[in-house]
Amino acid sequence: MSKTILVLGGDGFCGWPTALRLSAEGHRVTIIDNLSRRRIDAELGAGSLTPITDMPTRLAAWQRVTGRHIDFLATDIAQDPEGLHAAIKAINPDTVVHFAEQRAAPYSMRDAAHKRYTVDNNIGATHNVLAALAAIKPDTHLVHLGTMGVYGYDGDGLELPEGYLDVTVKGPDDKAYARSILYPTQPGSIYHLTKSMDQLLFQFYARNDALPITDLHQGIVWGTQTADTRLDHALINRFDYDGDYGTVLNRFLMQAAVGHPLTVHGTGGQTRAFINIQDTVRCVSLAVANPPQRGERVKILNQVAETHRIADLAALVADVTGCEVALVDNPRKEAAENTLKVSNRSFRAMGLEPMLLREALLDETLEIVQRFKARANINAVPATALWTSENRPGIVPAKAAAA
Ligand code: NAD
Ligand code: USQ
Repeated sequence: MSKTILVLGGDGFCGWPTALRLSAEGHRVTIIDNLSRRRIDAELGAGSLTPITDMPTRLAAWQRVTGRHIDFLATDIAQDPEGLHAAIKAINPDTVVHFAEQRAAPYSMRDAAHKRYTVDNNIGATHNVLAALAAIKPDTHLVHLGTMGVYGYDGDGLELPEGYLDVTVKGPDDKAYARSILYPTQPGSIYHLTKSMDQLLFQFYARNDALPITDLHQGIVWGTQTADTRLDHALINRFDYDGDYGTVLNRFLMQAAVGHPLTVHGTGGQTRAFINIQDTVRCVSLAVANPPQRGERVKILNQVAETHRIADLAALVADVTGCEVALVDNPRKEAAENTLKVSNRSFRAMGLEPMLLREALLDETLEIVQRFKARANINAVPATALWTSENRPGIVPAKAAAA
């Protein structure tokens, strides 16, 4: 069934190929984006490695190649709630897909100003969307891109469920009471904290206004292109490699291409969940097609394909490319080692057979980074955002000062 879909953050790495897929599937798509990522590219001196075109050029290319039209509104959904309200009223969407948040953990940890921006932007954006939908069209299905990182990385060997934890508590009458609670969050950065806070906003609006909401707890996305972004050079997707926005596997592949030793933080014993961008797009399409009923609790789905240790990923990339691996001081505050088991039963039940990482799949991204490596700013490769004052040179750690 063809739907009217609003894609918030549709100029970004995940949002752009998703908007194209939804349009290719026959939905009527409007993108809203304030183009803040392009401004942050300028701030960091590290744009996309791939030469992404501006929004009018992208959309004209899509129309030329496919005959399909996508509308675009340049609105800041955190700062301009009236603009968002008017857009939702005019477009009357069946579905809103919400990618529009500041999504880099290192960027969110740079300093107080970047922490404030991330909280203000992400919480403001999410709450403005919810408040507008509740006021105008509460039967709209909201699909939000959340993160695996809200669960934390305790590594105690238990499989992470999809959003909720079934617990039994002993009442004052000594009877056992069963409850299903939101999985306790353990965010590791201010960015991940905003995704934890988003969950409470969703829980409230699902209960109070019966908004149908799907929250996708996505792992680290890697890769670049999808079948749709490959159709024309002007449709190419963005590729981040810098120390703030570059995600680990894409960074390693780019580092290998430019002859930079792979920057493994600490021992590389961190285990994380991964998904290829082509499956991100498939998952969002499946989520759009399978909304919860009004009045149901928030539907939380883990959007992951597999888990890997960072050191193993570095070894794989080094094996394929012959590059060096460097163990660098970890700028983050995170467990040096953890295990991770994640359920992705819901998407599998909907028919997803995720692509698993293997050498052949790296080839596509290696080809992209080889083709565009001359565009890289090598100075932007090291991760410089430090998580705590203890990591900062010249600052005496609290423990040492007290000794
Ligand atoms: P991105 O930075 O490439 O895209 C985000 C887009 O949202 C940008 O185009 C930006 O301009 C826009 N935006 C931000 N704030 C806005 C605002 N106030 N108003 C309007 N537009 C705004 O990020 P991405 O990698 O495409 O991630 C999209 C979503 O998916 C994020 O919410 C992120 O948390 C989530 N996610 C991403 C990954 C990943 O590995 N990339 C993994 C898990 C979850
Ligand atoms: N890492 C390295 N070397 C690097 C970069 C990262 O060892 O050069 C390590 C990090 O220390 C961390 C792991 O790799 O242990 C993952 O880092 P990342 O930057 O790839 O991922 P992260 O900061 O967690 O954030 C990314 C996206 C974010 C999304 C999240 C999904 O930027 O939007 O929410 O992945 S998840 O990690 O599952 O929470």
